[in-house]
Amino acid sequence: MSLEIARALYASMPGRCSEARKRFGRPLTFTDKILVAHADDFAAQDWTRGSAMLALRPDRVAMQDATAQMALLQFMQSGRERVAVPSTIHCDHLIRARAGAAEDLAKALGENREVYAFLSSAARKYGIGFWPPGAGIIHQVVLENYAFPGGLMIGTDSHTPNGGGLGMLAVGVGGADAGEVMAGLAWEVLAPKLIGVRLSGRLSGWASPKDVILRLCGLLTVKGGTNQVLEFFGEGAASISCTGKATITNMGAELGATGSVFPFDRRMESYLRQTGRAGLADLAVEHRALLGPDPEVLETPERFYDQIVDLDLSALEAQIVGPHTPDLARPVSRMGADVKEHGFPAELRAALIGSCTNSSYEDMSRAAAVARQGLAAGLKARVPLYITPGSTRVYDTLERDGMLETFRRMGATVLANACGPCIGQWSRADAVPGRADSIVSSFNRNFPGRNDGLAETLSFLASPEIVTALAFAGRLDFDPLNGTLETAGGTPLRFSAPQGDEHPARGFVGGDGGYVAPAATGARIEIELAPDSERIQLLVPFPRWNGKDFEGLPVLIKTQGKTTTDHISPAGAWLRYRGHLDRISDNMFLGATNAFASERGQGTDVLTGESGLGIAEIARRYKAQGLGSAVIGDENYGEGSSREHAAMSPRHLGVRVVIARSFARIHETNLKKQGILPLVFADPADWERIERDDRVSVTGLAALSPGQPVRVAIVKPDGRRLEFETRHSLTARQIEWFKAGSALNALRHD
Ligand code: MIC
Ligand code: SF4
Repeated sequence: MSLEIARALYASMPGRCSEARKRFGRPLTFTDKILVAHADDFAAQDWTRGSAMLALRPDRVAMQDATAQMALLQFMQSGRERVAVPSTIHCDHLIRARAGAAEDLAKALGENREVYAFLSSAARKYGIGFWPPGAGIIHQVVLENYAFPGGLMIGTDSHTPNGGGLGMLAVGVGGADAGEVMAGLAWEVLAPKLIGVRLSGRLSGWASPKDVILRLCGLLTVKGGTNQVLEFFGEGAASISCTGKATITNMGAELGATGSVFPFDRRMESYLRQTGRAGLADLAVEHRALLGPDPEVLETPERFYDQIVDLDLSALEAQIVGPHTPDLARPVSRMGADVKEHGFPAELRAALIGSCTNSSYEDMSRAAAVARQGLAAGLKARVPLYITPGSTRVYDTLERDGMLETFRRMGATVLANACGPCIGQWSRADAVPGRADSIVSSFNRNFPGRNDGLAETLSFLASPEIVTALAFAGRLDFDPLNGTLETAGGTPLRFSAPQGDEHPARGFVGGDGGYVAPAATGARIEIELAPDSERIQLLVPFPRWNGKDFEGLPVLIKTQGKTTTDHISPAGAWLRYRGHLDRISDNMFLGATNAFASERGQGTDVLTGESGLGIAEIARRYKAQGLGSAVIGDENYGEGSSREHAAMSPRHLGVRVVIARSFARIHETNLKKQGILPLVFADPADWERIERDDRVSVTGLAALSPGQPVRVAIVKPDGRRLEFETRHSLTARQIEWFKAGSALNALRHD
């Protein structure tokens, strides 16, 4: 489906790359090549890494159902009749994970009828490809059908970088970005710095692609990739399959990276052929010099990447990370000691395999290889085990090859090809609020409350094969590499390292899951949207800035510690209202720790002194009084998901400014797009000085300009006034968004 796009791109790339070599006076990395080849205006563009704002023309847009609703509602405000770039919608987030694939899917079709009708009618009208519920998880479907080496794509989901496994620079964005690109505008992103990740050696034994990225999470931390692209190279890269590479690039999102990308190689070529894209494979082979760094870059990479990270795959051990954050990494053999030291409950309550990061044929075949060993020794899973294949193609092929049956014999429930428990569409039967239970999954996120809705649950992440072995043991402290399990036959079982299949020996089977191609014209198609829908609400433009400084704003919440978008706008049951801004706003900050309250998600109405109220309720009260409010945030505020609800709800409920110690990239952009001012404490210690009953003023707004600090004043209840400096990263154009009330308003006033 991307052949023609790739052909045109590869034809124009050589000329553009030589222009760039001349202008930069150096050879090009692979990321440089992709960026310059997609420049909106190469000559006029400033290319300074880390400071320039790039205007780019992506080849594609992908949206998943939970974020597509807002993206489309915003696109609709542009008044365009057709999308300007090839785009797709994937229905994967709204399917519950309860009884198993068939039943859950049937239920989802009923439960989400309104949302699917809206999305599919909008897709037909505007010329967007539509992947219905059950067809697969967005990133797996994109990898199988749309990703291509050298391409640039944006997706309304933070794990869009999964496409980097096939050499595509694929970037997660908020719905407003997607709406604008579909409306024909260039896409803006801060020119990323480049981390070169040099892979040496080769994976062997239990070590898998998952362990490469888990180890990198441990090394670089959840903010180590902010505004950077991870570009992989080195002999080790070629030892990793295409879907394995996608696992690695997918979880670059956990580092906060803008994107992650591997150069084109034989493993990508064979994946393209296996997935029915021989023409694209031939084309990429023919143009392979364009689809990786220049040879001089590989000779002295230190000169061309801003940072180099070395990883010896031969020495890599299988990892397990968690709880609560993906950067708490340790080798699996150390887990037992950590369980003792930290008092983590050793008994596991559930094991889960799948999610967009680990649901490929190879992943499942390695897990099945472990499953077969356990079954042969007469064992079954000791804990509930859930399997979510990534796509119809993977599901049908696993079924044909007997692997799903292997998992079922082990005791597993096979769920629909969807996000399922990864996004909290799961209800863990034995969960008890207040009790900290351990669970393990092959997913990519383990933020509190994410999977089973309980913030207490300790969620750990590992490769699918390690998760399978732990499911047999039923214990977190079992070491699959060195430990043994008792069997009925009396001979203890020691697992041997699993061998998987990169591709199915008999090829893939399975269709496209009911994909609906865009209609030739949408002129006569009506969008299905009931005026009284409780699921979808048309957007009303946010008010323009009134030209005045912010004076005396109450502090709505001061978040302490990790504040992910899951804390700001939880998913799970709330996914239901992703198309209805007013309703979903009731979830605002439900998961966040307020420095001024003992309970998560609660605070004090400083006007009445009433405590123990939900943050959304307090915000609604302030709004009703015509008052705005300020949010104070901690480090890496807004980490995680691309969901712009984490910016739109605060905006809708009157938040004017977020002052944080630092921001995660996608969320900071989302705030700007929705007209909230994101400010960063110049001195992070000033965070400490803000107290519950303080009032916040932000002055000099009329003179707001790029690169200039902004003064913030705090007035204490006793009248004392403190002032401090903050910084912002708004460009001149983004300041216009702020003044217009949102990026979309600015677009309409252009
Ligand atoms: C996630 O993994 O957190 C999600 C759910 O896929 C989100 C998108 C969303 O919130 O809808 C993401 O990663 O961007
Ligand atoms: Fe879906 Fe989970 Fe992947 Fe997000 S991380 S796209 S919720 S499978």
